[in-house]
This record gives sequence, structure tokens and C-alpha cells, in this order.
Amino acid sequence: MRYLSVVFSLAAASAQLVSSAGESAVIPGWYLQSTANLPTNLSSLSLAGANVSEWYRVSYRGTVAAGLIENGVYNDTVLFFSDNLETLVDYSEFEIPWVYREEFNISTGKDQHYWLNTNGITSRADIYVNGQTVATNDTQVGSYGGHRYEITDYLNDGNNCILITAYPTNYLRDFAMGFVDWNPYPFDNGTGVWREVSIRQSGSVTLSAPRVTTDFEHTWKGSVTAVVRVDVLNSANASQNVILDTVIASPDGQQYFGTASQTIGPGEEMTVPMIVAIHDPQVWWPAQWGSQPLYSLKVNATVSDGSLSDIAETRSFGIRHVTSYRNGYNDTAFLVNGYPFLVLGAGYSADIFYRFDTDRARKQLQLVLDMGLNTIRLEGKQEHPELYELADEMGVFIMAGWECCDKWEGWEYNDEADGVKWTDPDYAVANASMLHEAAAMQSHPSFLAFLVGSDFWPDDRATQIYVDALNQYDWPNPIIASAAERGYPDLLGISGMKMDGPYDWVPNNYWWYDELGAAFGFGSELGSGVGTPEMGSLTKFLSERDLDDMWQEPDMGLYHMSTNVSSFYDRSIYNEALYNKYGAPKSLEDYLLKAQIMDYEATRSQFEAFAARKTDTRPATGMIYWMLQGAWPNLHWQLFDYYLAAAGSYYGTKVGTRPEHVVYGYKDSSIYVVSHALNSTGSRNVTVDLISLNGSTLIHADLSMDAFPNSAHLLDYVNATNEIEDVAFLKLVLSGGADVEFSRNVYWITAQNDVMNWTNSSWFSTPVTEYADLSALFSMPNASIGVSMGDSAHTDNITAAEVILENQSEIPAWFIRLVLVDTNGKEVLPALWSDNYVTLFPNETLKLDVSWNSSLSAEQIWVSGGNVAAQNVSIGSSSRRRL
Ligand SMILES: *[C@@H]1O[C@H](CO)[C@@H](O)[C@H](O)[C@H]1NC(C)=O
Ligand SMILES: *[C@@H]1O[C@H](CO)[C@@H](O)[C@H](O)[C@H]1NC(C)=O
Ligand SMILES: *[C@@H]1O[C@H](CO)[C@@H](O)[C@H](O)[C@H]1NC(C)=O
Ligand SMILES: *[C@@H]1O[C@H](CO)[C@@H](O)[C@H](O)[C@H]1NC(C)=O
Ligand SMILES: *[C@@H]1O[C@H](CO)[C@@H](O)[C@H](O)[C@H]1NC(C)=O
Ligand SMILES: *[C@@H]1O[C@H](CO)[C@@H](O)[C@H](O)[C@H]1NC(C)=O
Ligand SMILES: *[C@@H]1O[C@H](CO)[C@@H](O)[C@H](O)[C@H]1NC(C)=O
Ligand SMILES: *[C@@H]1O[C@H](CO)[C@@H](O)[C@H](O)[C@H]1NC(C)=O
Ligand SMILES: *[C@@H]1O[C@H](CO)[C@@H](O)[C@H](O)[C@H]1NC(C)=O
Ligand SMILES: *[C@H]1O[C@@H](CO)[C@H](O)[C@@H](O)[C@@H]1NC(C)=O
Repeated sequence: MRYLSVVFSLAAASAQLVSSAGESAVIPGWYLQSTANLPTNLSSLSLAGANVSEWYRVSYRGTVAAGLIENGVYNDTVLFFSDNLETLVDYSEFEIPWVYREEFNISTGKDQHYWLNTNGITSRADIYVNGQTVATNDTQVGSYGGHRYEITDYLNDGNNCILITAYPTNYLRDFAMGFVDWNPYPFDNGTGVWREVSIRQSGSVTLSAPRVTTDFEHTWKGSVTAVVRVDVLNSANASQNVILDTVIASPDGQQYFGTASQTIGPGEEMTVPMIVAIHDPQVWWPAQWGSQPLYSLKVNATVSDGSLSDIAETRSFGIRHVTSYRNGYNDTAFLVNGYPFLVLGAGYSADIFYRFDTDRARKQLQLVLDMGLNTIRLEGKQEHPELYELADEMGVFIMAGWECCDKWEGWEYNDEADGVKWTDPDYAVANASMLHEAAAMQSHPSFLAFLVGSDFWPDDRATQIYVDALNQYDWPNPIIASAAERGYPDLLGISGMKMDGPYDWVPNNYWWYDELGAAFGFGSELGSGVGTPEMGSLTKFLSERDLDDMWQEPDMGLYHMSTNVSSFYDRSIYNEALYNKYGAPKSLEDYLLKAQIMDYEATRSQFEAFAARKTDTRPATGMIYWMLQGAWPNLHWQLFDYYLAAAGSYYGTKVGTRPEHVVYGYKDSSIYVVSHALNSTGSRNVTVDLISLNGSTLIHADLSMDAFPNSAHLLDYVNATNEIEDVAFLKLVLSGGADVEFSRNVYWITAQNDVMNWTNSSWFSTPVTEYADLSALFSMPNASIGVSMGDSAHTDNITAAEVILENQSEIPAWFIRLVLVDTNGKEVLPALWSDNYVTLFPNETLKLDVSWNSSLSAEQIWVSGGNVAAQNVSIGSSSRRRL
């Protein structure tokens, strides 16, 4: 254990944590210990001066497991390898409470009040300050149960101590953050002070965080009216007049002021509004539609003697308007600033140990935007306000909500999951959780909606609590009953979101039908389950044996798939398709190539079908791919892997979501043109080329049309696909003028599609009775390709390079993948490629861009593919210019 940390503690204890009204400070770190090593009287341990030299020193927020990893007791790289998470840990150590303790210094001021703010402790906690009980485990409950406790009477002038006992977590019994069947559970089930605890000083008047609404809808006449609201508590023994002062600053520093004067009774808390007019408002848009101007909001309170009593937390907000409605088919659709908004998103997972790193989160959101997604769904993974701030700044929407399948959905009528049914005290936890999260989310322009249920809808009592809590904090966005349509509470009506699968592999043409999860309405969680990592990632977490199992045992349960009680513990549905469509793998390399082909096609066809059918008779209104990424190194259900490496599922998505795009409809050989942009104008050309495997032309057509914004249209059909002999390559190119290529999209298609048996569908897949045979692709001779470097450029932070691929053959060069590596052959991550996993037509040249963080030294690009010999090209640095 750590002795150095004692020095740290003494140093930290000497500074004042807070020293003036309006100041707030986070408890900067904790000593952590298991109750197995502590006396039973924990209250006395919360007196300053106890010896904690044998305790672990941990960060200001983190679960018990995260704290032990931080201290080197466990190593996550080791835990993630093979099945070590199961075999190297004694889980029983986490079935008893753990204690967080910290000393801090405050010189208590006259007429000053001190508040302890929690933001949720998993699963529940007792809180002591200086030997006194502040809260017990029937009040401080749940991962999201944030509370404000007054501790003025418990504080010493000088050294103080806070001690928190965190009780063990069972996802079925407690309001925690579970992983359902996504992955194995962390050994502590997320127990601990996972979010920060802070102490705030105020005068006799204390303010809540401010919230703001505006009357902006779609158009405005010169200004919008903002209403700023704050809850004001008067802790004095007498009623007093409070002056509230607010200032809103625009991104360019223009200030707008508001004020209010209010008499508040002794002990009374009141919500006080202030009206502020904002001239020439700058509107916030999702990244695909514009910029993200953010306004800052400050509020303070002064009392009659002129003294400043409190300063509210500073917030930023955006001026924008999100609404939803149910269309004639009862499908939920969204409008953003008045425009129809097709939600193209994916389900976000927290880290398995609930660690949050802002830099990592930023990279993940960069990947989200690079893929062309506009939304992430947080299913009971509310993380921290830093995530919301990043989403605000980057223009990514967040669809938040409570999670399924455990305590959160312990309803009498939920016969699908084992969450312990709710009793009276649970409704109080629901209320505290919703109030706390509503306050944290309110001002952020990135919120699209809150789903108060997931697989199941909340009962009427809980629904009323959730809706009242959201309204109490001026929630400006849609509230939706659930992510499914099993039933609904009267207060909210039906959700208009379907949860009809799939979660496992289905063929490309699946999405073009009118059944189950196909592309119509709003699919709240669906996909082909794909997301196979490439070799560079697999060897980081799989043993030789695991790697062999992966391709040699197609029906075997694998520890890095979903949990062993899940329908997704093995890859049998996926592998059956892979074997039948592309042929039995001959090696791990062959398996991975085939897997990437399957993954690329799966995500591309899903995103394309939702895009192409967004203005159909029964329109596709949105979809959340299941999922974005994994809590730990996963083998499936992801668009990029735990190491931020992007493979087939990523680049299939990236093609499928292009802002102006041309799409092949697998079901009927249709050609759709799609625009997700608000400003598409001018004329467009579409070229259609169908060639055989030996390169001979089957069809060439030049089509033209006028561009249209934010819509999708059927343009034409690819004729004679039924005459394809074995497999043919289809290239669709959408351009607008000689130099503007909006989309280039290559498919490999057969005369005979996969045939499904819809009536035999399960909740997670639809079986295929006849597979399309693409195995001829693997009899193609190798194409010869040239790879060379074009221009490169750099800023201090980003280096970019151009790679030129040239097919020197008369046959197609199929499914070429490029990997950026450093001098040791390690993948440079993340690397953003303009396109990847590309197919070149005979004698075609294609330029690709790649960019990466300049602090990483990239050395080579590895090129391999379907029918191309592997080769490497050096990046070189001589010709680099500044971007
Ligand atoms: C964890 O283990 C890996 C693999 O053995 C090692 O490279 C790494 O340095 C370890 N991490 C820490 C923090 O000790
Ligand atoms: C709450 O704390 C008491 C001890 O004070 C303990 O016996 C009880 O099990 C705790 N409740 C839960 C649900 O953990
Ligand atoms: C974690 O929660 C699960 C139920 O979801 C439970 O079976 C398991 O025992 C818990 N683990 C610990 C260490 O308490
Ligand atoms: C269309 O709008 C996008 C998003 O604001 C912008 O990046 C793009 O330059 C615009 N295109 C044209 C042709 O104005
Ligand atoms: C929409 O839902 C409502 C409420 O369940 C139902 O009465 C109505 O028939 C539904 N409409 C359609 C088109 O399904
Ligand atoms: C398909 O055939 C129709 C009718 O002959 C023709 O108008 C159309 O342009 C053809 N489409 C393509 C892509 O060749
Ligand atoms: C479309 O193609 C025609 C014929 O090649 C060409 O004259 C025209 O400039 C193209 N238009 C656009 C917008 O690319
Ligand atoms: C399709 O599924 C149904 C229902 O399970 C079954 O009766 C039928 O035989 C299946 N059809 C084929 C062609 O496999
Ligand atoms: C580049 O990185 C530095 C340090 O990480 C940061 O301060 C700066 O803002 C970055 N610049 C840009 C343009 O992102
Ligand atoms: C509130 O405090 C007064 C007195 O310190 C300042 O003059 C104001 O500028 C301040 N207002 C805000 C919104 O911070």
C-alpha cells in the first residue's frame, strides 16, 4: 500500500477548501479502504486525525475498482486479456461496503452556510462529517441520487473530515448503472463515489444552478427572449429581500443583463425568473447543419446589506429548438430548428470501470462526427457534465434516458427482466435522480430527448414523478415514454419508437422491407450486431487460443462477446452467414477479411436504407445503431473498438451517412439519391457502372437531376441485375460539376439476394433460408495496385497526408484496407481516413486523405485487401506544408 500519499494529505489539508460566499470546491481526492480492514464504528473514523497511511489514495471521483486500478492493485490491460477478468479477481471482496475518507480545511465564517453536494453514489451511502451523520443509506441512494446537505453545524473552524461508506451494488436491487447483457460486469458493480462530491459556501441566501429557456423556434425578429430561472433558498431566521443579477454573454462577448428583486420568507425556497432579451441571436446547430455558438450564463444574489450571498454555477447554453411529434403511423419524428431531422445515431457505453477521460470522450465524439452520425444514445449512462459540454461544443445530439432490464424497470408488468419490483421508497429515489439529472442537463443544447423508460415504460406514478421533475427544471426537449412499444403511460402516450431487433446478423436487403426493424419509423436500438476488430486490436486482448477459437469454432461462446447468459455470447448466426456467403475461412487472416466485408456491408446497408427511405410513404425517422462502442474490448456491437481503431463497421457507416449520397437498394435494385444537408442546390450527375469480375462492362449509364435539400428520392433502377453471372461490381458516383464528387460508392452484388423467412424471426434476428453466394470473389486473380504518397500537411496538432491508390489492372481491385502504423508497426490511433476498405474499378485512381494527432509518429501505411497483395508505403516527411 501507499505511504507517499500521507505527505500529499498533509499538504492538501493546509489550504482552505472554500473561503468566500459563492465558492464551491470539489473534494480533491480520497483515501479508500475496504470495511474488511476497518473497525465497525465508522463514525469515529470520520474525526480528523485518523491514521490512513494504509489506505489507497484515489482521485476525486471513481468507483472502488477504478481506485484499485489507479493504485496498481489491478491492471486493466491484464484484466482485459482473455478471461482474466473472471479468473484473477476475488469478487467476494466487493460484497461488503468500502469507505472513502478525506480531511479538508475551512475557516468557518460568521453568518456563512456550508453545503455538501453529492451527485450520486453507487449504490447507496452513509455520509459523516466530523463524527456526525449527514445522511444515511436510505437517503443517499442511487448512482444519480444527487443531494444538497447543509453541514454548517457540523464543521470545525480549521481541520475537518468527511467519510462516505459506499454500500455494495446489485444491479437488480439497486438504482445503479448496469450493463445488462452488454459485457461482463465490473467486479465491484460500479460501487463507490463515481461522481464528485463538493462543498459550497454561501451567505444566508443560496442559489441552485440556473436554467434557461428561450422562445426561439424557427425564425425570429431581431431578438429572442430568454427566461433565466434559479431556485433561491433563504436560510435566515427572518424574511429578506434578495436581489438577483444575471448576465448572459454571447460567443463574441456581447452582454445582456437581467435582474429581479424578491422577498423570501425564513427557511423558504422559491423559484425566481428573470427576463433577458438577446439581440441578433446566434443559433446552435448540429454539426452537419451549422456552427455551435454557446452563450454563457451567470447569476448571483445580493442581500439587503449589499453583501454578495451566492454565485450560481456558471452554465452555457445554445439557442435552438427541438421538438418531436408522432406522424400518421405513430412513429416519432424530430424537428431541429424547424427542419425535419433524421436521427442517425449509436448507443454509447460508459467504460466498464466508469472511468471518464475528457480527452478520450472528445476523440470518441470526433469519430462519431467523422462517421457522419448526429446523435449518441445514453441508456442510463449519464456520465458527467463534461460529456454534455463536449457534445454542445462539437454539435452532437444526446438522446438520454433510463436503462432497461434491472431495478430501473422493476415494474409489475415487466415479465422479461428480473429487476426487483419497486416499493414506496423507490419512488423517492426516482424523484431525486430525475431532479438531479434534469438540473445537470437542462441548459445543454445537445440534448435531443429524454426517454423515461427503455424496454418498458414506467408506471403512472413514476411517469408523473419523472415528468414533474423534468418540468420543474424547465426541460425544453421531448420526453418520451420508452424506447419500445410494449405499452405506455397515459401521461405521455405511445413512444413511437420500435425495439423489434435485430441485434444479430441480418442480410443487406433486410432493411429495405416493411417488417420489424427494417428502415421505417424510429428504431431505438438495432443493427446487425457487427463490429469485429482487426488484428492490431485483437492481439491486445485475445490469447492465441482465443484467436483460434474465433475462427475455428464458429458456434463457441466467447468471453469478449456478450455475457454467457446472453443470446449474443457466440457468433453462430454471423458465422453461418459468413461461411455460406463468403466461404469457410482458411486462416485467421482470411476470417478477419471476410468479417470486415460482412461488417462493412451490414452497417452501410442499414444506414443507407434509413437515409433513402426518410421521405417514403411511411418514412424512416431515425435509428440508433446498437452500439457505438464497448465498455471494454469487445468483439461485436460496435462502430469502433475499445482502442479507438476503426474497421469495416466504421467505414460502412461513414459511407452510408454521407450528406449527399447515392444508394443502391438491395431489395429491388433501386438507385436512391439522398441529401441530409439543408443547402443542397444546383444540378447533379449520377453515373452507374456495373462490371463483371473480369472487368467487362455490363451497364454504363449517365443520369442527371437537380439537387434537393434534406430529402431522398428514387432516381432509377439498375437494370438486368438478374443477369449477373456470379458476382458483379456496381459503382455509383454522385457529382455536381467537374470537380465536386459528393459520393462514390461501390457494391458487390449477386443476381440472387439472400432470402429471409420473416415469419421465423426471433426478437434478435431474422433467419436466412437461402444465402447469396459471393464466394466467386475469392477466385479473382490479384489486381496490381500502385500506392504512393501525395501532399502532406500539418498544424501543431494535426498531420494530414494524401495516399494515392492506382489500380493498374483490367480487373477490379477489391476491398483495399489501409492501416497507419508507427515505427514499431503499432497502429496510430485514432487515424481518420476520408474513406477506407475501398474498391477500385479497372485502371481507376483514387486519392484518400488520412489525418492523425501530430504528437503520434506515423511511419508507414500497410495496404492489404480482397484481391491485392499486401504492401507497405512509407509516409515520408520532406514535402510537408503547413495546413
Ligand atoms: C499493465 O500491464 C501491462 C501489460 O503487462 C503493462 O504494459 C503496463 O505497464 C501495466 N500498467 C501499469 C499501470 O502498471
Ligand atoms: C444500510 O445501512 C445499514 C447499516 O447502517 C445496513 O445494515 C443495511 O444493509 C444498509 N442497506 C443497504 C440496502 O445496503
Ligand atoms: C453484481 O450484481 C449482480 C446482479 O446484477 C449480482 O448477481 C452480483 O452478485 C453483484 N456482484 C457483487 C460483487 O455484488
Ligand atoms: C452547407 O452547409 C454546411 C453546414 O453548415 C457547410 O459546411 C457547407 O459549406 C454548405 N455548403 C454550401 C454549398 O453552402
Ligand atoms: C396510434 O396509437 C394510438 C394509441 O395507441 C392508436 O389508437 C392508433 O390506432 C394508432 N394509430 C396507428 C396508425 O397505428
Ligand atoms: C433502366 O432501364 C430504363 C428503361 O429502359 C432506363 O430508362 C434507365 O435509364 C435504365 N437505368 C440504368 C441505370 O441504366
Ligand atoms: C453532367 O454531365 C454532363 C455530361 O457529361 C456535363 O455536361 C455536365 O456538366 C455535368 N453536370 C454536372 C453538374 O456535373
Ligand atoms: C419459415 O418459418 C415458418 C415458421 O417457423 C416455418 O413454418 C417455415 O417452414 C419456414 N419456411 C422456410 C422456407 O424455411
Ligand atoms: C493544439 O494543442 C494545444 C496543446 O494540446 C492546444 O492548446 C491548442 O488549443 C490546440 N490547437 C488547436 C487548433 O486545436
Ligand atoms: C454580481 O455581483 C455584483 C457585486 O459583486 C457584481 O457587480 C455583478 O457583476 C455580479 N453579477 C453577476 C451576474 O455575476
